[in-house]
Amino acid sequence: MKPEGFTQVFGQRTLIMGILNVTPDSFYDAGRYASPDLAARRAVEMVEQGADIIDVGGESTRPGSSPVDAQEERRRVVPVVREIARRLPVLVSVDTYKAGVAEAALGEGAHLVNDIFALRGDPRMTEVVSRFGAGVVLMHMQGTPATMQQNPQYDDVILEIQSFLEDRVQAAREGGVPPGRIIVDPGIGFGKTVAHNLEILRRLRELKRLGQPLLVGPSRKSFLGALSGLPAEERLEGTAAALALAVAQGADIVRVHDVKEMKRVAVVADAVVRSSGEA
Ligand code: HH2
Repeated sequence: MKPEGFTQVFGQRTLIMGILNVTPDSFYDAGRYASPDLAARRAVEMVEQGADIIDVGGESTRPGSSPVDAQEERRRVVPVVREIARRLPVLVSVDTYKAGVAEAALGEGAHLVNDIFALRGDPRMTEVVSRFGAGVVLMHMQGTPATMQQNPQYDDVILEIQSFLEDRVQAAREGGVPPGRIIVDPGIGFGKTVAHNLEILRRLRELKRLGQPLLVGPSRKSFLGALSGLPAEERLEGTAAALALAVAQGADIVRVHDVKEMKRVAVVADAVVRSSGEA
């Protein structure tokens, strides 16, 4: 399939990115979509529930996780991207930091690379994103998934994230990715304590200074468990609270497991935050 590139209008409403992990070990949805057909069916369901983007991931990056090799990740991800692109007109993103995986997924019709290493994980990634006219999510992370939660430290978490993302946006632009295709993400849970995650949500709006669309991914993450004492299966309401507050602070895209419920939350939050005030 010919690459279509990535174009999207931001700011009119919150876009919903539905998570589709085709992994045996993700912290919440591990092993649920064991075949490309099951995964594609979940994608259809998420689109019916209001997803604007489907984010396909083949490697868990939960705290303490180890990398999988590129061949295995491609084997997990590529048939799923192909099936979704064949069945649905939805935007597809691939959650990877490996250029070979991104290249194969973009070649099968993905539009966007969601890179938790913000183009630092593979020297070929910027060229691949640029060549396909793809969009890219540049996420902040302190450390690597294997070690990031050992002792995260910041003087000012928001200023450090802002400065990191500024540099990464610049690097992407210099590598041939135009600003209209760049999304930034503070990386909730990636080298952050509970207090850091809360401060990110409280001060998210400051990252709008970067002038790029803002993606946030609080869905069912462990800071919600630390606050409520509840396991990942019981964090729907906590996710809803974080999501509504993120929308109030200017989030453009929210990355969620529970599309049906979070679309409903986003519709109400959008009506409060984005309406003109006319009755
Ligand atoms: N969070 C996860 C994975 N990818 N990408 C972006 N841009 N932002 C995030 O916050 C983010 C992400 C972790 O969540 P999940 O995919 O549900 O878990 P796992 O890594 O265990 O597969």
